[in-house]
Amino acid sequence: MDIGTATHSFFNDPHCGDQYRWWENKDSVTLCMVDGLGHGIEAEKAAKAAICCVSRNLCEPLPRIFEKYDREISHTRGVAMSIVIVDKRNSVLTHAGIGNVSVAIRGRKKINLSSDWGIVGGGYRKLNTNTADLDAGDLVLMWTDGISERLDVSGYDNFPYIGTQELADLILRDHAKETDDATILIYKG
Ligand SMILES: [Mn+2]
Repeated sequence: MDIGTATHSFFNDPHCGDQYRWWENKDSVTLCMVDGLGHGIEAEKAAKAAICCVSRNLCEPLPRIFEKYDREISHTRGVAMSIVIVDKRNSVLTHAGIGNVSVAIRGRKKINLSSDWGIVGGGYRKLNTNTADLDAGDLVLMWTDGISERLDVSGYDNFPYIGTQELADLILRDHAKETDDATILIYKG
């Protein structure tokens, strides 16, 4: 599997409120990006609790997973979270998100997938699920708000050809804000 990640914590704090993980089986890949509110140790605790919740509920449909988390991590300060499930057989991606973790597909097409308003662990009103086709070689990018929502990777002329890790490192170097934890994950389909 081809995934690149880059992360930088606010003030080089050893604790980072941005956490991510992925899981793969023969049919699908699940990608998860979480931003614990604020930064530092409490944000990290909230984000790690969310990742832990996801890993225990991978078989559940996305809306159910978010409902469970919302209850299970209500003792924490809460998180923004996006989950992407790539169906490898049908080349389709499903996404759901609460709060400002951005998700985009870049390749032959350019799609930004929108998240719903709220805080996981602090309540939200509705959760939409998005689906999109994924062509071979398409990139799926997920990033926290320590990098601008309007991140434009077309500035990297050769972005379809350089490695996902190299691209993640370049984006973090060029676009990370100094005022928050910043993380990007890039999956190549
Ligand atoms: Mn943040």
